[in-house]
Amino acid sequence: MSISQKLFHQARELIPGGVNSPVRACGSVGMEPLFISRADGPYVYTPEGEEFIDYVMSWGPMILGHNHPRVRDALEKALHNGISFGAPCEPEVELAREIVQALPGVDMVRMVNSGTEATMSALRLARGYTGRDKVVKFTGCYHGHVDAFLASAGSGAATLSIPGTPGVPGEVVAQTLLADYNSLEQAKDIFARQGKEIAAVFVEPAAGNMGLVPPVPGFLEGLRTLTDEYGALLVFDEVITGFRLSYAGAQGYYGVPPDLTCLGKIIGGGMPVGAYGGKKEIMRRVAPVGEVYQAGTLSGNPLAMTAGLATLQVLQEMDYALLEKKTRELAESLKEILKSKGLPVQLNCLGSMFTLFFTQEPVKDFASAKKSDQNLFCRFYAGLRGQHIYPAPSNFECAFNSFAHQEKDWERTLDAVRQIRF
Ligand code: KE4
Repeated sequence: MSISQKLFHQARELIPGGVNSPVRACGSVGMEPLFISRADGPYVYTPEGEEFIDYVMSWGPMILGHNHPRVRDALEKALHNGISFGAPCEPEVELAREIVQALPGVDMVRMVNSGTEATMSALRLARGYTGRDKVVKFTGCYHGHVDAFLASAGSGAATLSIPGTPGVPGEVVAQTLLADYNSLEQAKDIFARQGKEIAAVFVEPAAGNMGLVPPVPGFLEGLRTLTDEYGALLVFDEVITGFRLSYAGAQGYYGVPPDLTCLGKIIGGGMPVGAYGGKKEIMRRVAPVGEVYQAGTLSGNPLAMTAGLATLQVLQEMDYALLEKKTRELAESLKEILKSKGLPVQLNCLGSMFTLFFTQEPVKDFASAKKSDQNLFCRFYAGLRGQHIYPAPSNFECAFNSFAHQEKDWERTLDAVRQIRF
């Protein structure tokens, strides 16, 4: 029995499912999780010291690679000054300044401790600012485990929502209106019928939670026009895409400025950080200067701010276009290898993210993503992991490349896929 197996056996007695976040349990691929003891550059290591090439990268934060020396050194230095003050500190001002300077739609920002806290707070702010209660989201988009966003398509009109999980009251998701991702027509139909009651549209500007599904041309621009027309706010959930798609996020990459932006992952450099920000006239409605209440004991934690700040400072020196080029080369080669095995393969690739779907038809929304053959994905996952490649254990997540991966890592990955017997 491996150390991971022993630890997982113990963990399942102490922690629900043995994990502190469900996807890590590897349930959807029918395997047990590896416990990770150490990570460096593009690699993670098991307690026995086995090395794996990592394409989970902590679900997105580690775009620089693990244990980047400048981030580590900044953290080590800050650690000697203390861990938490519960008071304003200089790193949080510096990180706020970097975010405001980087993102076109952000003039002011509030730090929180997770992406979920960011979207939850942004939703409350949008409702408080507009005085409206309804919110539009898109099926297949994940905005954290906020009650209002844990909605599934109900019966009847596509927009009726029902709770997607026990514990969420029906009346909470009754205010949540659903449309298919990339369907501007459905969004327009919702607004035509209920536009005056809608506080905001929440959207992943490039969806990363049904596997990667980029926006079709005109989708984001159409949402911008639609929300302006009805006085609703456009909220970009850039928890994944923020500082990932470009240093200016998806809003800079596509040239569509939202009213509010939700952030997480990369802005913490691997430490627990989320943030929400936007136009000053909206953000000034947040307590204590405004009346929309939101708070957090560890928000702006000096160590977390230091890690995020160091990460962004290094990212300013990095070549996003080159990483995008290298990612596309890797992903296209993976697709060709799989096609040469006679498999139906669709590739969605954007920036340093990609997802391979085992299906004949293009994947443009959640319904088409769900048509991907999950048995083939499980064999793909098991084949990769058996050869020390570490992809996300779900077809509805993204593979993340990083500035630490090198040609030898991509070649090792391609060789591993060539060896898989489906
Ligand atoms: P967190 O609360 O997990 O920090 O962020 C929630 C969130 C919000 N918005 C988007 C677009 C997100 O992708 C996420 C979280 N992403 C998942 C994986 N896609 C985190 C991994 C997990 O749940 O364990």
